[in-house]
Amino acid sequence: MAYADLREYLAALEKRGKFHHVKAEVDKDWEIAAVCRRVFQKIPSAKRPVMLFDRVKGFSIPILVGSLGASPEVYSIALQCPVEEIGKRWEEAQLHPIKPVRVSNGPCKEKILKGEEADLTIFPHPIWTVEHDPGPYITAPCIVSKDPDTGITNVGTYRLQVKEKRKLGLWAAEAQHLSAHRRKHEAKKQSMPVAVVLGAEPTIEMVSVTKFSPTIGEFDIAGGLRREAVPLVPCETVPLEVPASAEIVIEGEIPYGVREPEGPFGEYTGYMGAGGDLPIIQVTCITHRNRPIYRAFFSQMPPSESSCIRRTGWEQSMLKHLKGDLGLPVCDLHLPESSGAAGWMIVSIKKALPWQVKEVVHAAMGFASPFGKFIVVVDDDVDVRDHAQVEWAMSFHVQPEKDIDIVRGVKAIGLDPSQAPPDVPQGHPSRLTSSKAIIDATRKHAFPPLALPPDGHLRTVDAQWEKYGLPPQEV
Ligand SMILES: Cc1cc2nc3c(=O)[nH]c(=O)nc-3n(C[C@H](O)[C@H](O)[C@H](O)COP(=O)(O)O)c2cc1C
Ligand SMILES: [Mn+2]
Repeated sequence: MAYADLREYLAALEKRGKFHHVKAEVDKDWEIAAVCRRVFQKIPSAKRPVMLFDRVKGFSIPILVGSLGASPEVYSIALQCPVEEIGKRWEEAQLHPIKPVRVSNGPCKEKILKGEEADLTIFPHPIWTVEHDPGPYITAPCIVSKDPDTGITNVGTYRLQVKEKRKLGLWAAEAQHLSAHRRKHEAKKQSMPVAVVLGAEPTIEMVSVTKFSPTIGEFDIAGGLRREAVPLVPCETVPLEVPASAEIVIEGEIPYGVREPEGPFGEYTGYMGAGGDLPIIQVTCITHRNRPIYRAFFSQMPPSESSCIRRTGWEQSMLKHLKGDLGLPVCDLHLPESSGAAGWMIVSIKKALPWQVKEVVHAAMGFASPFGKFIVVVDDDVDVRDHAQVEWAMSFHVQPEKDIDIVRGVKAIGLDPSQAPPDVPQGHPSRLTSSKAIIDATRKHAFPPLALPPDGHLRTVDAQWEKYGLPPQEV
C-alpha cells in the first residue's frame, strides 16, 4: 500500500530507525543550517537520520529535513523497496504512469486562510546561508502549474525567497517547465496561476526535482512510483489541483511582467548563486493541515539532500529517455553528487559501432542540455558509479588529442560560478552559453588481456577464503 501522506511515511522511517526528533530548541535563522551541514559532513550516509526539529524558537510548527534524501536508504524507504531496486521502480513508474484521482476535500484544507488572513510569516522559513542569503527561503516547494496550450500539469522545485506576508521571489531557470508555461502566459499578457505544495507524500517530491518529457503529467509519474493514484483536491483561488494530503499549500499567481530583485542564494554548486530581476508570486490563499509540518530540502555544498534526490531521479529519467525512448545501447548513467549531480555525467554503453558514442552524447545533451559539463563515455564493463574504475578507463582508454572533444555554444548550467563573477545577474548573456568536454573513454581498438588472475583461480580462492586467515572480503 502506498503511504497515504507524509505522516504515514515518517512513521515508517521511525520504525526503520531512520527518524530523529531534535528536541532541543533551535533557531531557524542560523542553527538549522549549521546542524544540517554537520549531519551531512560528519555522519556517514548509512547512519544519517531524517530530522524533525520539534522546537523552533518563536514558532509552534516543526521543521522536517532529509525525509527524502538523507541517504539512498531513506529514499528507498520512500519507494518501499531495497536500494538496489530504486532504478527498477523508477523504470516501472515511467513505463506505467497512473493518472491522479480527483477528490472533493482533504486534510490540506483543515485551515483555509484567504486574502488578508494569508500570511507566509506564520511558517518557520529558515535562513540557509547565513550572512549571504538576503533572507529566509522556501527550499522544498513542489510548484504546480499548467501548460496553457496542452493543459498538462507540471510539478517543479524552484527556490522561493520569502519577501513579504504575501509575496515570494522565484528563480526558475529558463529551461525549466514552469518558465516555459510563464513565457506562454506572458505572450498573451496574462498572469499565471501557481500552487506551491509543501510536505506532500514523498513521490511528489521525487517527480518535482526531476525532468521528464513535458508531454506527461508529473502526478501520473508520482502515481506510478507509489503504484496508486495520487488524490488531488481543487485549489481555493486558482484553477489548479494539489495533493489532498499535503501539509501546506500556498496558492497564488505570477503577475504579468513584474520583475523584482531576487537572491543571491547559497546554491547546490557549493557557492552563492547569482540572483537578478526575477518574477514574483503574489499569494492569494494559504491552506494547511492542523499542526502542520514545515518541510525543507537541505542543499548548498554537495553532498546534500539536494544532490541525493536530483541524482537519483535524473539518472533514471535520462536512462528511460536514452534506452527506452531512443533505443540507444546505454547500460548505465551516473551524475556524481560531488558535481552537484550536474557538472559531470558518466555513461556506459555496449558499443557495437564507433559512432554510437557521439549518438549517445548528443541525445543526452538534447534531453538535459546544461547537465554534464564533462561527459565521459565508458564501455559496459566499467561501473559508472565506481570512480576508481572510471578514472582507470580515462587513464588508459583515452588519447586526449583524439578522444576529447570540446563542444561550444551549448546551454550553460545557470548557477555555474565559473561562468561569470558574482555581480553579473541571472539572465546576462555571459551566464547563458557554455561549452562541454566530451571524453570518449571507450576502447577504440583491440586491447591486450587484462592483467588479472584467471576467473577460475579467483573463484577457488573465494571458496576457501577462511584457510588464509585474512579478514572477510567486504566489497
Ligand atoms: C533543493 C532543490 C532546489 C532547486 N532549486 C531550483 C531553482 O531554484 N531553480 C531551478 O530552476 N531549478 C531548481 N532545482 C532543479 C529543479 O527542481 C529540477 O530541474 C526539476 O526538473 C524542475 O522541474 P521541471 O523539469 O518540471 O521544470 C532545484 C532542485 C532541488 C532538489
Ligand atoms: Mn516537468
